[in-house]
Amino acid sequence: MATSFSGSFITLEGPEGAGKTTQLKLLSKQLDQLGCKHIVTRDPGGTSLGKQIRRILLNPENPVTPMTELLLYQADRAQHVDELILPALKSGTLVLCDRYVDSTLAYQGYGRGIDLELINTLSKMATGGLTPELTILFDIDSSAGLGRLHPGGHDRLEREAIEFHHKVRDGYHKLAKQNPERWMIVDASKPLTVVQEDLRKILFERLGEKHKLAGLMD
Ligand code: Z5A
Repeated sequence: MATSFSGSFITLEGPEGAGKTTQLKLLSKQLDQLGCKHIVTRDPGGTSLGKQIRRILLNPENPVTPMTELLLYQADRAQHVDELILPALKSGTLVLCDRYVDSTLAYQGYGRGIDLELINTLSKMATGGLTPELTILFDIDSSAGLGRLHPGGHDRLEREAIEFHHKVRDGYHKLAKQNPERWMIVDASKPLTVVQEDLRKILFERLGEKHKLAGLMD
């Protein structure tokens, strides 16, 4: 299901420490100033139930098998889509989501080695096939991204071996290449203000008219 709602569904993806959260906060402030009806949400943890699932998933004390991990991300997402994302899109809202289905393909698929077709099937079940109209990859070398975070890694995923993180980044490149009309790539290793500018430009070009974002480039 492509987004044919009055709202727009945009996702941000990338390895750890790429700067998505930071950029979404800055962007949201600017969208508020422009009076653009939007929400910023994240996967996992965009709903009250999702926050509980997020805690389970990221707690380094929890031994989680790869299949359990996959199903928990999908359970979070099913709730997220039904409770928050779909109603927002139907009401004409611009939905900016920090991670979505492509994170599962990159981390559980390319990273952990779970069959990509199985992930696609489960993702369709969880989301009803809801696909973002634009996905922005915040691309950064995995070591550089992790270097921006706590030394040694803070949560369960961050503590994975560097080889895992390299596979995740390579996976993102493959996903972007397979679907160039949906993906845009931002060089997230650049200084914060440059990345901010690049992100604004992409949004302005793709959504400027629909969401009246002329002021985004001022
Ligand atoms: N995961 C999964 O495995 N499967 C799935 O299906 C989904 C997710 C949906 C979610 O945790 C974890 O779940 C994640 C993937 C996995 N893996 N881990 N760990 P999360 O939501 O906490 O993870 P995250 O999205 O990677 O958050 P993050 O590590 O905080 O990355 P970020 O949001 O992209 O970065 P940031 O917090 O904005 O910035 C990080 C630091 O860099 C911060 O100190 C900033 O001040 C700094 N920063 C930001 N931009 C710059 C620039 N341009 N230059 C220098 N420094 C910068």
